[in-house]
Amino acid sequence: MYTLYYCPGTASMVVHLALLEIGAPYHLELVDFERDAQHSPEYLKLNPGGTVPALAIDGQVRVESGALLLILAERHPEAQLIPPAGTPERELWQQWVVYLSNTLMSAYRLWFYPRELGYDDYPPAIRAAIQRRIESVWDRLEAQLSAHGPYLLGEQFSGADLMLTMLLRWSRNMPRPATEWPALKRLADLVRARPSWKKLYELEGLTEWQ
Ligand SMILES: N[C@@H](CCC(=O)N[C@@H](CS)C(=O)NCC(=O)O)C(=O)O
Repeated sequence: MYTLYYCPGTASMVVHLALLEIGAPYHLELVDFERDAQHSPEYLKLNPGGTVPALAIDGQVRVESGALLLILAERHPEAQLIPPAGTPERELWQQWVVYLSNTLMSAYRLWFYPRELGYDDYPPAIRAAIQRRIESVWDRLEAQLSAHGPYLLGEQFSGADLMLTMLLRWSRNMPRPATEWPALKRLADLVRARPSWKKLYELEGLTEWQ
């Protein structure tokens, strides 16, 4: 049995989407950011990092969205969220999930949490530099997907596309949303048409960027 500690629209989305794609039973626990519940003593015992997602798997708590996607995909191979081990497609999957986690998620962390660097809001030059860093990822992925898309693994949808689409969504209020890159928009449209995406919107009460 799985318990997902989540907050709507945040990094827990990819894990929630994976659970919906898999169709395994799970329980949702809201970590209410409005009440700063991610920093409550009870939650910090589960995830000392004070972030979502966290996933309890038969009572053992694991964290880090990319790792949780991998764990779920490996535990449920029938859902085909990850290619079989030992194949070139599997290597490509690992490459992109680590890239997204390492490059894009860390840049987003800077974008959305200026206080971690001691600012209430960034001076324009710093904000512009972080924006450039995020957009350089869109440029790189656009080149990949326009040549070898529509998905990160080519013709084959996988869990890596769930992660990417969550991250594309986060750009919706940025000066240049990721959907201005045509191949990124195409991938987003494909993933947004999936039943798991629609179900997640219903369950998490999301409205924007349907
Ligand atoms: N590297 C972590 C990042 C998780 C993360 O930054 N989550 C954000 C939401 S998108 C969070 O919990 N923010 C609350 C906070 O930092 O107070 C992961 O991929 O799971």
